[in-house]
Amino acid sequence: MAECQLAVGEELRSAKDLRSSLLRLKEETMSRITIYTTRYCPFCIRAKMLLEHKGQPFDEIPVDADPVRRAEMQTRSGRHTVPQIWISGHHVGGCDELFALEMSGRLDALLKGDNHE
Ligand SMILES: N[C@@H](CCC(=O)N[C@@H](CS)C(=O)NCC(=O)O)C(=O)O
Repeated sequence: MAECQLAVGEELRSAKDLRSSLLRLKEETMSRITIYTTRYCPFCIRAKMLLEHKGQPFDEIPVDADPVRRAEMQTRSGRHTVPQIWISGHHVGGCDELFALEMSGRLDALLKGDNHE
């Protein structure tokens, strides 16, 4: 019985891992920019405004009421604050880091697909 529970638990875990990997792959191939947000977060609003201002479409993942996607964000980024932003699979970080990239002139290069850090 215990062995059976263990096997089922492992299967569930690997199904969860697989789902998570597929989601990540989809985000990185279909949408170049992924941003995890919450609704009333001023940093999220600022980050989205910058991307909108630059005419960059993004895939927004609201995590206010979605503990699974919030946990996914934390696992992927190692951080617990929103926003968390990825550009072409590269983890930018939060709003401050996005603006720092913009101020240094490196955001446009990253958006063009150049990622030589
Ligand atoms: N320096 C971060 C600040 C982000 C931040 O503090 N976000 C708040 C929401 S507006 C947050 O996630 N707070 C939750 C927490 O600190 O656990 C950035 O620029 O993204």
